[in-house]
Amino acid sequence: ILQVEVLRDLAARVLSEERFRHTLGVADWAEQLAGHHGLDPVRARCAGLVHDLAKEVSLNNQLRYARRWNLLHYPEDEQSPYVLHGPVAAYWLEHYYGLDDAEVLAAVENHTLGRPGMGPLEMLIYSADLTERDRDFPKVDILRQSLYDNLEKGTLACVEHTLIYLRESKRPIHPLTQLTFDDLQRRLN
Ligand code: DGI
Ligand code: FE
Ligand code: FE
Ligand code: FE
Repeated sequence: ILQVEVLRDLAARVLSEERFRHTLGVADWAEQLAGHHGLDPVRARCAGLVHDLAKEVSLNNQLRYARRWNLLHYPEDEQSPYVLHGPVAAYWLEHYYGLDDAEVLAAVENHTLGRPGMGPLEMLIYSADLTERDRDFPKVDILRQSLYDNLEKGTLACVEHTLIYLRESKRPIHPLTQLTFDDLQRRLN
């Protein structure tokens, strides 16, 4: 069973004040979008609350955990280890905190890169993470409206925004980010 209060306390205990604030922003926005789109608001809130649980672990230790638990699937995972905190958090939650909701675990695991074939809750957390109330960049209001209108189209717009941002800042694009974009585009046509 999912207990919102337990997961909230866990996040408050593990995270810095600033990261916890972001976490509440994602939880509130994901819950609101879930209600609007006929998805389970409790699952959405729970996933939002714990999505960044491993974010403040040092990158070296994230890599160590990822090696130990076989969470490395691409060479890029080791080149950009900050993409590992989702899979590491999902592993923790499943194996150390007894969280057994597969949809919530998948949403946590894939919140940074997405994956081809994402389910509604995975799309919701990926997108709410980028567009929660504390995020501030030129296109954020357009993305919020787009997510409200249509979750799949809105998520596609969020992934596209990430791709453009990475290209502009000359950072390597992870294969999963490109695969996620291609998959959503195919599904929408
Ligand atoms: O943990 P958060 O900061 O709340 O957000 P997040 O888990 O979505 O992580 C965001 C970071 O991940 C951001 O700096 C962009 C980066 N990222 C997302 N997709 C890719 C990526 N970085 C690289 N190098 N390649 C990607 O495809
Ligand atoms: Fe994150
Ligand atoms: Fe994200
Ligand atoms: Fe986040």
